[in-house]
Amino acid sequence: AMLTFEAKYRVRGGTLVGGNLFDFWVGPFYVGFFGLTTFFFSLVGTALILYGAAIGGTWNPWLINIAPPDLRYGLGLAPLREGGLWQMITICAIGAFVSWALRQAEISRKLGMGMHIPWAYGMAVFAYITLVVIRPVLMGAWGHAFPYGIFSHLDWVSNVGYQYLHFHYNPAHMIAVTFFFTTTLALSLHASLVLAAINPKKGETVKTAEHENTFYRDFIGYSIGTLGIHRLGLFIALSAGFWSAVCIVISGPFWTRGWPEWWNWWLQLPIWN
Ligand code: UQ2
Repeated sequence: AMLTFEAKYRVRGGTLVGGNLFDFWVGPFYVGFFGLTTFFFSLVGTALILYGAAIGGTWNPWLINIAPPDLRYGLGLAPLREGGLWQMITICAIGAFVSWALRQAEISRKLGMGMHIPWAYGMAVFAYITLVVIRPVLMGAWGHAFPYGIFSHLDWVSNVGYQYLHFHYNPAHMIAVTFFFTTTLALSLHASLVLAAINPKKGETVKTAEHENTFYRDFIGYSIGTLGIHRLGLFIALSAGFWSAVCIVISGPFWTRGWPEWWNWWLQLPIWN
């Protein structure tokens, strides 16, 4: 069923590909060219994952594992059972993720909105592509990508971390982690402030932005504002994803030794002499 206001916003146009051809809805869902490509890639990718699980020797959801090709295959294609499945699944995943972002862009255009949503989602897609394409290509083998499996991808993260002795010394990792924690801090400040304003004592009226501003001015002498907190939140959340991608892409292509050793430039500064 359509909500009363929806009919008004279900307007033609804004498509990037296909003109009016795919410009329709199925139930509550906008379809569009990229709705179809998302559906196609998701279906094929999921089928390939199920096939990989079926020939993988276990249906234990924790242990199912679809691994990338061995390093000796370099950047070439591998046989299905030796990483080829992983390669096809990766193509489907990227196809589905990029289609999804472009469908967001079409809907944003249709509604006359900015492109903030596709760019925000795109940052997560960029971080994934950094892991499974950019870094493996820079290092010369698909085998440097991570395996698809719950425990297996955790093992990969642990192993790759130990290859650099102590990943927490990676400066870009430090920046990423700091942004992740700051994002949770900002969102909890924001959510608690909004809920506090709209949940007054029984009999009192709901409070507004004036009260929200006043709380923070009284409390720390500064309020970033109702628009500002959302700009800040988007910036720090995107930064978390961005620096995550940076921290892994520099590990190997740029720095091959332990991350603790990277800090020697600091210990060797001439000011210590
Ligand atoms: C604010 C404001 C909001 C908010 C929040 C603040 C009225 C409803 C949370 C306060 C936020 C500040 C001072 C920035 C904190 C900075 C970091 C890096 C966590 O002023 O305007 O709108 O939700």
